[in-house]
Order: sequence, then structure tokens, then C-alpha cells
Amino acid sequence: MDKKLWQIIEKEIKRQEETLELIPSENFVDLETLFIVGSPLMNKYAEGYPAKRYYPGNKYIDEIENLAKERALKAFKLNPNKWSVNVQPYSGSPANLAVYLGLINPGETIMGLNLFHGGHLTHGHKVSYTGKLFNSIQYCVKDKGIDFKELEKLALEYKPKIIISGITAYPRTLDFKKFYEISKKVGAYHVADIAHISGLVIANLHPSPFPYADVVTMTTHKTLRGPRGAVIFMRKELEEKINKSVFPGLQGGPHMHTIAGIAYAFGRALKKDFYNYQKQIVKNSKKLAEELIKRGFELYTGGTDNHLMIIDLKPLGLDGKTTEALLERANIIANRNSLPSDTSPFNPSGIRVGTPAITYRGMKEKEMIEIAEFFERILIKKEKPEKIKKEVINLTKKFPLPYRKWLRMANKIL
Ligand code: DSN
Repeated sequence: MDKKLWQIIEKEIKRQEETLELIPSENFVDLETLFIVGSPLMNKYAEGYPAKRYYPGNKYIDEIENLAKERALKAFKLNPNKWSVNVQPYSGSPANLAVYLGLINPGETIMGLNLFHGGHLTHGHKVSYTGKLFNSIQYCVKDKGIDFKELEKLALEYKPKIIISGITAYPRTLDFKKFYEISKKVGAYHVADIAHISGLVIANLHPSPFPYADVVTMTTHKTLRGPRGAVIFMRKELEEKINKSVFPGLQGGPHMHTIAGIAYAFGRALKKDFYNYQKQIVKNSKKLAEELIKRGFELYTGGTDNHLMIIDLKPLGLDGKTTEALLERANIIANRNSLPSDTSPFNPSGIRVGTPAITYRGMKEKEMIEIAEFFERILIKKEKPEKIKKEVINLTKKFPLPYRKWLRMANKIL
């Protein structure tokens, strides 16, 4: 046993056990996912697609990839004659790049939500290849939501080939129909990136993009709670272009152990428990937002409709970096985040807070009140974070994670 390495793994497990994980894009996999993703499936090279591989020995690998695809389509109730799915992208960023490169040529125009307003790097931010390879036009949020007036004006002026509807730090419901209508007006593809909200869409707690999109991308480790990976759904007529773009265009051998974990995650998403879990994520998020507002915090767009919220720290005279560090001293993990008034993402004035991970641990509305109090005591009443840390650890102990069992098993058999 590699003692040095396992000691570090154990320390990280303890950190996860004893902290309140509020980064909205993070979650906790279950033990079955750990076993599947750690299985000997990772030994196999399988370039290509089921029944069209470049290597032999892929009989069972094909079964796994087909099962993942079948369940992914089922989870979103998609008609397999109209929609196709690619489960091979290594993660969300290469998935998005593969879509753009599959549909249009470098130099052509894409439009996405500005990073400071809640968009993702891969929606055309200038430091990402998506903003370097393509001519990127960014739309914004005004008041409490996406500024569709500006979006339409920009679309008519710049005639993008792709309009991306997608978020990474936007707490409101997305009106996919409006994106569709503007896209059609200017002859653009509508690509919806539902990485954050995929679980909510499956559970009908957020409107589905599928009636209005040409392509839908998502990661599999956020609200879906699967292993790290990504999936691309595309209308049948776009299948060949996008599949070729993923492989051989951008990637080599698919990670079949991860794809098996994705098959398992979509299988779990077909069950009633999954709906209850997603419902509680949103309930918790709304409760936490309400309790924070009650205590004097200001939230970006005034609240939340989904699993996340962003606290505007400017009225408290704080910045994101200082706040992130103060919270971490109390074992509360929430990440600093840009707001429209910011100019640098390194020291922004927001802190992003989400409920998927703590909801998986079993926390409900009662704990949201406690968490809002922690925020108030640290950031408004200026209590020492170290004092609150003990209370945070006590709270986390009531909602254990399953990883000790896994660790014990590793210790026993290795
Ligand atoms: N890094 C993810 C997030 O935190 O939203 C997106 O890729």
C-alpha cells in the first residue's frame, strides 16, 4: 500500500466530511459510483463508437456505452429517432469546444453570456480558446435577468452562427424559448449548456431546453451527482458532425470507466428518489436565500430560482477573496465569484453558494437557517471563524458521508 498517498487521501476525506460544501458545481458520488469508476474498465482502449472501434476486444465496452446512451436519452424523455447522444467527452470544456468546432468554422461568430454576468469561460470568454478561435460576442444580465433586448440587438447586428444559453453563476430560470426564437431569426444554432441545472431539468424543476435547442451539453458531476464527465445531446441531423468532432477531432480513447459511471448516474436519475433529491436542492436553496436576505445580505438578481445564489459583498465592504478565506477558516467552502460590476475575476465582489452537495448529505430547511446564521456571524457580526468552525464540524457530523467504509475496505484488501 502506498502509505504516503493514502494518508493524503484520508486527510482529504476528513476535510470533505468536516466541511460544509457550498460550491454549487460540486457534489458527492456514492460508493457504487466509486466502485464502478475504479473498475478494470479503465484498462480498455476503445477509440471509435459502439460497433465501430479501432481496437478489438470491445464487446462489453460497447454494451456499456450503449447502455449509457440509452439511459441518458431516457432521463430527458428524448425520442431516439430525433435525438442522439455522445457520452465520450472528458468534461464540460472539451464538450463545448467539440460542439462549436463540429458545427462552425474558426473565425465565425458565437454568442454567450458574459463571464462576469454568470456565463462560463467556454461560452466565448477571451482567455478561453472558445473566445480566441471564434469571434465572440457576449450578452449580459440587466436588473433581474438576461437582457434579451440587447441579446437580440447584438444577434441581428453580428449574425452569430451559434447562440449559447448556459450558465455557471446565474441564479434564475432560463427562458430557452426566447433563445430559440432569436437563434432562428438570425439562422444560428441554439446550444444550451445545462451543466449546472441538468438534475433540475430531469426532475421537471426547470423548463427543458430540448424543445428549443439544436444541441444540449452537460457535465455529469454536478446536480446529476455522477462521475466527472460530460455528455452532448444533438438533433439527429447533427450527429455525424458532432461525433466526428469529439472523436477523432478532439479526443482519443474514451474513458470507459467514467462512461460506466455515467450509465449508472442516468439509471439512478430514472428513479423517484432522484426527483425528491432535486426538489430538496431547490427548496434548500430558496430557504437559504430567504434567510440570508432576512439577515441583510444582498443577492445577485435579488434571489434564486435554482440551486445557487451569489452574495454581493460590496454593501458589506468585503471582497470575494477575503470572504472565501474567512469562510474556509470556519470550514465553510464557497467560492468567490465575479459580478457585473467587477473587472477582474481574481478579486471579485461576489461569493457563490449552492445546495446540491449539502442536500445530498441530508440537510434540509432547518440546517439552511443554521448556515445563514454562520454567514451572518462571520461576515456581519465579525465573530472569529475559528469559533464557528467547531459548530460547523458538529453539524457535519450529523450528516455523515459514506467514504470511511470505502477507506476501511481499501485498508483491508490492499
Ligand atoms: N467550474 C464549474 C463551476 O464551478 O461552475 C464550471 O465548469
